[in-house]
Parts: sequence; C-alpha cells; structure tokens
Amino acid sequence: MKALGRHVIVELYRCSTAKLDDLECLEQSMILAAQKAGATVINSNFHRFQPWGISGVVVIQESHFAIHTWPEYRFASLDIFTCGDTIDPWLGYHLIKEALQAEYVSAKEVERGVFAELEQVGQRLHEQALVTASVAPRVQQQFDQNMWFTESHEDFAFSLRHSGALLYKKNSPYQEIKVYETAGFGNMLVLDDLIMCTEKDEYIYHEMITHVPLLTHTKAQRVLIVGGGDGGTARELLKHEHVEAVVLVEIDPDVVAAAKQYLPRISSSFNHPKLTVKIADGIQYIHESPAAAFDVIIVDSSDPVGPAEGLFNEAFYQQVYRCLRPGGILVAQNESPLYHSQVFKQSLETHQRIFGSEHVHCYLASIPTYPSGLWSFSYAAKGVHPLKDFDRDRARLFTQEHYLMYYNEDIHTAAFCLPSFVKRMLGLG
Ligand code: SPD
Repeated sequence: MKALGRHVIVELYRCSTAKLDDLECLEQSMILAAQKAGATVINSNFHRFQPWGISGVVVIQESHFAIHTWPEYRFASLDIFTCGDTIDPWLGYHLIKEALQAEYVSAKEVERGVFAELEQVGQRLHEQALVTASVAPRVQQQFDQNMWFTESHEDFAFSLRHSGALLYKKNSPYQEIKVYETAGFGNMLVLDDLIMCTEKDEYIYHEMITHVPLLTHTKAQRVLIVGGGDGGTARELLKHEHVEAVVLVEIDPDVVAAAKQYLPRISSSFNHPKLTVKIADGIQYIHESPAAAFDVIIVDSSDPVGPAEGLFNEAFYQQVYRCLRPGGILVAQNESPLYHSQVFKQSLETHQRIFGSEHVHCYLASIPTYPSGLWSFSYAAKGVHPLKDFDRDRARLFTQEHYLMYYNEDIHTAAFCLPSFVKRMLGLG
C-alpha cells in the first residue's frame, strides 16, 4: 500500500439501456460487486430520476461504490473508492461492467492520500493514516499478536503473520483444510500445512495457468480443470468468451465449501452457467472420459503428496493425452525447479514421453507465497506451439479488456525464457 486509498474511475459505454434504468437490479448488482470484491457493505442509497437515470451509492466499511447512469446515452459513470489492501476494486469494476453489459469501457486508478506526502505533515498523522488504511482497527489489534503460520520443509521454511483466529479448519477424508486471515496477504487457503493460495498473490498463479494456454489455443470450447477447488482457475477461464463449457473436477467438497465462504473473490465464478463442478477423483474422471473430449486440460493440483500424488503419474497423463482433441493443450502446475527439482524434472520428462519432446515446454512465474517464489508450469500440446502460434495483439487486447494483473503479451513470451540452471536440468543448454 502506497496510499490511503485506491480510486478506480470508470466510464461504461454502450451499456444495456434497460439495466441502466432498473433501480433494483442496479442496486443489487452494485452491492453484490462490492461484496464479491471483498468489501463489507454498510448500506446503500439509490434514487431514480424522471424521466430516466439513476444515482446511487453503496457505502462500504472501506469507503464506497458510486454510480450515475444516463440510459439515453447508454452510459454510466462509476467510481469505486477502497481503503486497505483486502479489497480488489478491479474485481468490483469487472462485475459491474458485466452486469450493465457495457461494450466499451475506459478506466483508470488514482492513488488517494499518498503516504509519502502524508509523512510531510508529521509522524503522528502518518501513523494515524496507516491505521485508517488498515480499515478495521479491530483487525489491526488482532494482528498485533505475534502469530505466524509457517510452511516448513526439511531445510527451509516460509512464514506469514496472521490474526490468530483460524477462519476455517476441517479434517476432510482427504486432507486438513485451513483458512487463515493473514496480516499482509489477505485470506489464505492451506492444505496439509502447505499454502495453496492467498488473496494477495493468487492472480499470478491463476492468470498464468490459464491465459498461457487459452491465448495460444484461441478457439478452445471445452476445458477441463483437474483440481482447482478454490475456483481461481475457473474464474480466469470464464473470461474467454469462446469457451463454451468448463468442467471442474475436485476431489474434496470441503475445499470448495471453504473457498466459497472465505475466498469470495477467488471463488466468484462458481455459479457461472458455463461451469460444471464435479466432486470426483480427477484420475478416475479422466479414465472414464471419452477420447478427444477437451480442447484444453489444466491440472491445478496441490503438491504431490496426499490426494494429488496420482496427478503427477505417467498413467494419468496418458489418459489426459487421450482426452485432448487434436490441437489440444495440457498445462499442469509443476512445482519449483529450485526446491522440487526431482518432481519438476520427472514430470516434464513424463510429458515429453507422452507428447513428444518438441511439444513440451516449461514456463515460469514469480509467486511469493510458493516455496522459493519461482514456480513452474508444464505446457504440452498436440501440435500448438506456445510462442510460434501465439497472437500477441490478441493477448494485449485481452489483457487490457480484463485488466489482468500479471499476465500480458510480454510476460507470455518471457515466461518461456528459462534460467541457465533450469535449462541445464532439462538438457536444453
Ligand atoms: N505449493 C503450492 C502449490 C499449489 C498449486 N496449486 C494451487 C491451487 C490454486 N488454485
């Protein structure tokens, strides 16, 4: 956080006239968008003018969502002001844009109350500003406790401070599921004491596991997610309009339940009409699926211990290959090349044996809350090359339209450039 608040100012053009003049629908959409963006709604006040047009504000604990509509111009001006770093104003913007069916938008973000400037008027005010920015003094107090979650490995560990109160804890038949409220990374999903995602950096992983294949295979209609019970990969996939159906196969219903309750911005697409959620074993599901059933298969697994172990096996990937259509793409999360070198190398080799070496590529992303921060994905395709068949312009437009936070056309290309030690591990240099 560099400032007290974030102000997202949006012009929504060519909206649905009916939606712009429907007070009840507009108010509900604004409230829902605020909630899904992570805000706590205090109240709302909407007014319809004669003969048309609506002004309204949703007051949130963290500031406000405000709108004015001009149905006669199919236009609305929206401003979203949020304080603290637990809210995603851009998610709110995106949901309202969809609700009003805006065809064209222009938006910008302005920092309000930049801390560097506030400092000039004295330390006391600066400290007060920091408290205000944290939004809820109650939460701030909780974080004053020195409570840490530590993901421990044999020779290293990674710790995050949290509020002390576990939001969710359950021993499911498959694993121990926990959701912590962390001080710096929002709510965090932990399975068997391994960090799966945090609200602050989840977009890096979910954008990279999704948009790299979907902006290479630009006509994918049917997509399968194996794992991905938090919903983040589905959320990103459903941004692609050509995708007609997404099937998400998650073994553990309690992961889905925890995400729905405590990770609302990540699980925001669970009710999307194109998404089918199947609570089933992904390995069995793929064995029973017909050949050539999917254009893209994404393996969004947890680490290769416990229920996800079989998602790193050759037998599983033979079935994945069978279920991909010609031109289809597999992307699988593939652990850290630095810390999990054996698994990383073995699973790429598995994919190479099945798809052929020339059709398998490794790409990387920086994910702060995963071990070493250097995370890898395996891309294996039936003939589509992630760089030669990549349409940069399309990726650039998609990135702008959806205000992606990590992925863009340059990252797509750069992600396939590998550090020397990784190239050597893979026999590439
Ligand atoms: N070490 C963490 C690896 C987790 C990969 N899967 C995360 C699931 C997020 N949808």
